[in-house]
Amino acid sequence: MKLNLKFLELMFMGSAAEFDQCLQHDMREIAFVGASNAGKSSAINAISNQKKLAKTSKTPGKTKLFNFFKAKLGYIVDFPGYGYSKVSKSQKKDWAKELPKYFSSRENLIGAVLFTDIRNPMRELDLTMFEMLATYDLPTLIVLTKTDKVSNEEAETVYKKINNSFGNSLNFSIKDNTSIERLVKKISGLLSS
Ligand SMILES: Nc1nc2c(ncn2[C@@H]2O[C@H](COP(=O)(O)OP(=O)(O)OP(=O)(O)O)[C@@H](O)[C@H]2O)c(=O)[nH]1
Ligand SMILES: [Mg+2]
Repeated sequence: MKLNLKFLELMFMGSAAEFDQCLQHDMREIAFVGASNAGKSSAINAISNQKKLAKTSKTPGKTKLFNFFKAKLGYIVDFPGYGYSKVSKSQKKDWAKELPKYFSSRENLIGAVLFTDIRNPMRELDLTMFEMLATYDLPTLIVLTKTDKVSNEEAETVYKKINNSFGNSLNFSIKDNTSIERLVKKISGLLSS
């Protein structure tokens, strides 16, 4: 079967360990947030059809910096995942400071995509993040990841529940081209809106 998928042409533009070092640009920007291991970096690779653009890992806590990816229409920032116990205390403290700073001061940030594993979605730290984004008036799309790990019925049930409670949600799997295309469209729409 010939697939005619459209991907986002993403380019890695650099990293920053803290807010003050973040890349300055004047395009729109979307933050990819979520727990460690939720699948943020994998999603970046999937929507750009590149295997190693963003580093992914079975070991949670792989993304330790803000990583900037440029698309034609704007930027995606891959955030460090939260909830990984082995991250050092000082690093946790730094992030607790850097994240609100980012959300409050980053002028070209127009919204966020919150990635959460469909097998255990919207856990405590996800709720904290969701509320923090709302505090800063940042519209948030919830992406339920790894739908290939559950049955279609379960994916549909969880999706309905999450969408009813939080609004604006999508099911997603790096193994499901339809879902990749849907996310590409959504992000293109957000960056050009
Ligand atoms: N089966 C399946 N596995 C996935 C999917 N998305 C991600 N994974 C796996 O989940 C693990 C974590 O993925 P990452 O993309 O590194 O997660 P992350 O959210 O970037 O994690 P941090 O960088 O620690 O914040 C990897 O082993 C991926 O291969 C998916 O849709 N389906
Ligand atoms: Mg990552």
